[in-house]
Amino acid sequence: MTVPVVATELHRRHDPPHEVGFGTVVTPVHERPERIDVIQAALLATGHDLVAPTRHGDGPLHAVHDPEMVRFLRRGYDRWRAAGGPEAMIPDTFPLPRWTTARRPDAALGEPGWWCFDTATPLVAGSYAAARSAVDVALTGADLVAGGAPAAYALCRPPGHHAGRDYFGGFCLCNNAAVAARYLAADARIAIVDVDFHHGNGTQDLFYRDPDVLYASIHGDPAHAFPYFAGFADEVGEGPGRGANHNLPLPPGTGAAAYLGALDQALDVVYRFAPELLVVSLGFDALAADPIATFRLTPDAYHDIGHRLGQLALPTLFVQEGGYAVHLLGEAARLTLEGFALGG
Ligand code: OKP
Ligand code: ZN
Repeated sequence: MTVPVVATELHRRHDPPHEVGFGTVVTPVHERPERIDVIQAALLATGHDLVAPTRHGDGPLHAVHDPEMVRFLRRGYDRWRAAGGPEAMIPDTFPLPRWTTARRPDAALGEPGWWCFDTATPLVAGSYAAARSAVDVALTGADLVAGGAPAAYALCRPPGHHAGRDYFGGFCLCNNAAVAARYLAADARIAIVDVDFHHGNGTQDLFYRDPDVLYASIHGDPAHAFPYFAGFADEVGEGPGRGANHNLPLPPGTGAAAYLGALDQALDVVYRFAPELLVVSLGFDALAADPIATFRLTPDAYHDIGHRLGQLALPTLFVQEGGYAVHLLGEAARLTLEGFALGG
């Protein structure tokens, strides 16, 4: 099976000089352009086809994200610089939800903490161009699967699953998979399976009350892992969405057998939901070699993951999320599609 791989060079414009992790300057950043380069090279070398994204306008983006946040992503950096902010825009002060009179600041140096929830997601001059292109990459992939392709691979960067309606963070600016899922949900019942090591708190949040989009995630237990504040098994959806959110947190050190067992459970829930299309938030940070995660998969586990996803026999949009062991990302991506092609 040849899979269209949607990608653009515009992702390179998001290339921050450093991030702050656990209060310490980290350079180079984990979420860097080479990640996409190696995946793209491996997939094209395997015979998959490169497809350029098409522009989709702001409609599908604003259906998911607060236009005011999008405006901040577009304009906030220039205001920050004009006010004397340094090259990497990282929040200085965060308004905790317990701060009852917190209001959105006018101050350019204060505004980042209103929208961004961590210190690991610096913005630079080209960040918005990259984030906007990643959304178009995901939407172009969505068009391909809606149009009859058995699968498409959206090579999004920066990733997206930590971004919610009016917040961003965790290396994510716009929630590419959620924008694609919302767009596809106009015509089809959608399931999102998130196999990134981290819980996709933004995606969960965006569909938490929605009965028509299932979210199922296998991830590092937030009792030990980022994003810490969400991703627990008792988060099952709310109101009409109750039962359409499924979290499978796993402990540090989880290997392939336990991982694939949890994936089988998640895919059983997906199967019973009877979706018409599948969106996969595909992260490769469950690899043992990943520098920021604690599972112990080897690349061949992605063949098994792909195979299980393929057994659902649904049109499937793969959306790139994380994965930071750069030297293994190409192999993991290739094996995922190879397993998927075995089908159901
Ligand atoms: C994004 B995705 C390390 C802390 C990292 C942010 C992790 C974002 C992961 N100093 N915190 O889900 O792969
Ligand atoms: Zn991740």
